[in-house]
Amino acid sequence: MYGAANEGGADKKLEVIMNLSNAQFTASFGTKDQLPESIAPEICFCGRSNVGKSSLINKLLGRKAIARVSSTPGKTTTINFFKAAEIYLVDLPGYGYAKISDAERERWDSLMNAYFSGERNIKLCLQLLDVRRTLSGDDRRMINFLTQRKVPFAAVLTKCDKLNKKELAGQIDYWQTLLGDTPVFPFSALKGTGKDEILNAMDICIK
Ligand SMILES: Nc1nc2c(ncn2[C@@H]2O[C@H](COP(=O)(O)OP(=O)(O)OP(=O)(O)O)[C@@H](O)[C@H]2O)c(=O)[nH]1
Ligand SMILES: [Mg+2]
Repeated sequence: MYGAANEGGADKKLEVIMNLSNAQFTASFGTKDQLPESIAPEICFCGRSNVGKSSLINKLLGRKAIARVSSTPGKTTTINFFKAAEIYLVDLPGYGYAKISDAERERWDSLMNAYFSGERNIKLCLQLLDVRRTLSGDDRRMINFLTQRKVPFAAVLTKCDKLNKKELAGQIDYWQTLLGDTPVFPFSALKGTGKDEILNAMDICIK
C-alpha cells in the first residue's frame, strides 16, 4: 500500500534521517484553527482511546515518556506533534471513548477533518488496532475515512504481549484477512516486538 520494498539497512538509515533519539515534542493543538501549516513530511498515529498510540510513539523514539501514556482512556485529546529531524510524528486524539460530551465529539470531528483535509504532507498513517479485539464500528469508520481520503495507511496490532502464541496467531490471521492488502504489523510496546518492521515501513514512506 505504501510503496516498494526496501533493501535492508533501513534501521541505520532511518536513525540518520530522523535522528529519532533526539526527537522533541513541539506542540499540541486542540482546535482546527490552531493547526499549523504542514512544513515537513508527517507520519500520524490514530486509533481508539487507550489502544496504545502514545506508547508506540515512545517506543519508536526510544523514549520512556515523550508522549504521555495513561491507563485512563481519552487522555490524548489534542493533536500532538513530535519533531524528529526532518519529519514530524503526529499523535492524534483517540476515538471511541464513550464518556465524552457532544461538544467534545464535535471538536474531535472538526479537528480530525481539518488534519486530514488533504493539504498536509502525510506520508503514512499508522492505524492502531488492539490485537485482542475485533473491528469496532468506529475503527471501520476511521479506515473508510482514510481510504476515501486516499491517506496511505498501515495497521499496527497493539498489545501482542497480552495473548499466548496460539491466540496471537489466530488474531493476526483475523486482522490480516479483514484488512486484505493493507500491511499489518503486530506490535508490543512492552517487549518491543514489531518496532523494527514499523521503522522500516516509515523509512520507505518518507523517501
Ligand atoms: N501490555 C501492554 N500494554 C500496553 C501496550 N501499549 C499500550 N499499553 C498500555 O495501554 C494503556 C494505554 O496506552 P496509551 O499509549 O496511553 O494509549 P493511547 O492510544 O495513547 O490512549 P489515548 O491517548 O487515551 O487515546 C497504558 O496503560 C499502556 O501502558 C502494549 O503493547 N502492551
Ligand atoms: Mg495517547
